[in-house]
Amino acid sequence: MFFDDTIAAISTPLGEGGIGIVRLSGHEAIAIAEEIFRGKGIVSSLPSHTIHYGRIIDPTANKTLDQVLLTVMRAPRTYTKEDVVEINGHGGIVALRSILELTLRLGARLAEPGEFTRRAFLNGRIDLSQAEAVIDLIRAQTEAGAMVALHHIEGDLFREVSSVREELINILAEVEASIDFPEEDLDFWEGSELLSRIIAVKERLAGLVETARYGRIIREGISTVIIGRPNVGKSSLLNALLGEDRAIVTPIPGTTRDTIEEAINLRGIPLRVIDTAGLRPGGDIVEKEGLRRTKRSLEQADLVLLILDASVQLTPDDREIISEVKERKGIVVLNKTDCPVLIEAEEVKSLLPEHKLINISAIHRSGLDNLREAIIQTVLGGEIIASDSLMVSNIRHQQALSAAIKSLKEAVATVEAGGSPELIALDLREAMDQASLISGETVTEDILDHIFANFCIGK
Ligand SMILES: Nc1nc2c(ncn2[C@@H]2O[C@H](COP(=O)(O)OP(=O)(O)O)[C@@H](O)[C@H]2O)c(=O)[nH]1
Ligand SMILES: [Mg+2]
Repeated sequence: MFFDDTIAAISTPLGEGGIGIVRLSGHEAIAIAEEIFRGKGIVSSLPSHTIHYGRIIDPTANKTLDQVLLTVMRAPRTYTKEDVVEINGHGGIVALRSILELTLRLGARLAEPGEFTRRAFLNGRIDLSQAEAVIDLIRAQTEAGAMVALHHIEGDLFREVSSVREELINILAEVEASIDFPEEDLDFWEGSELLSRIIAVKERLAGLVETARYGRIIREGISTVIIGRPNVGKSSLLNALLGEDRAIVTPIPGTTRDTIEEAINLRGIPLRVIDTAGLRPGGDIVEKEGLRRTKRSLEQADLVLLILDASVQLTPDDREIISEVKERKGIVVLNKTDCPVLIEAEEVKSLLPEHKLINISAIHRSGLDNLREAIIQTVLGGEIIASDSLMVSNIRHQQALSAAIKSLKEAVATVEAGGSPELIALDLREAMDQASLISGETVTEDILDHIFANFCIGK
């Protein structure tokens, strides 16, 4: 084992729960558990991967803290590859904290966020792409997102990247052999399969990168902003999409004064919908701040839903907003089509020729399926996402793959220009280094800190 200390944390959410778990990992885990657990048998002689009923006792005060089930898991077949003890207590915050404090008093150290998973990585049980997927699975908002993360946890990306690296190592060995025997240098590439093998590797990586656009949408969701002048039905649309009354709807313009964000599951893709205060100049200080937030959401969104009130003609404010969204990926939603329609739809079309026009009635909840379809079409070009296949969903992986492809392209160009094997070897080695970033063999401490800072304590 690489670590000389034992870490401990409450691994379940803080709050009331059916059970709560204190987890220990490290070479003192079993000794600490032995001092505080009273059940049948002593902890150090319990077989690995077994569960035992008993009490947690504060040995100094000789006081019972909780009735628990204790799980003993000995290295190396554990989450961290270290000795792990899990204490399942009643899920109350006081009892769990007192058990945790007791373990700290007996020599454990409070785990940092993600430290159990970090140890699993550093002790070589999983690679970095698997470790990163753990937090993605915990955070997944949809089944599709969970599925993509699970593929990574199971090592699909790790295996693909390892096999690419292996092929690069083989190619590199042959290229380097030619450096050592310069007399064969002249017609080295002549009749050799190496060039087509480099191209094949490049294409495999390109196939992976291509999945990233969808992968990231599944992981991060589509940030969608609803805009329009006051009273056109923005909040009503949010409520209709949610199927509940989340935002306050009134006939009074300016009812929504802040931005509201809600997650909606759109066929497996998380849609993060932001309802905004209406875009309208002037107003009091709260409205001005609302307007500022609306503009910021608009700038950051992947998709804009522009709502127009179909029961009236276009107003100057509508036209102003139309000009603001012209360059943005978006959909025009004509609301209130349950009323007589007075809006000049043809004119809207000519002002926003790139945008789809969808008729709805937020109040009667009609036209929503068309709208959902249009959202999928606009964001994904209508392509179906097969979340059961391997997909790159992490920007760090995406960047490393792109950099590896770039190096391989350079290698190919050097070969075609008749460059020296030394130069080609440099590019191949750079591609390998980039691929190694994904599995974490070559990452720095800083990158690890950054990745694991996003984890919860106890994971
Ligand atoms: N007839 C009709 N009225 C609607 C519809 N959607 C919203 N409204 C009404 O328009 C008013 C403003 O709605 P609201 O959602 O608060 O608009 P917002 O200011 O854009 O958020 C409310 O009185 C709603 O009941 C609709 O589809 N049809
Ligand atoms: Mg509103």
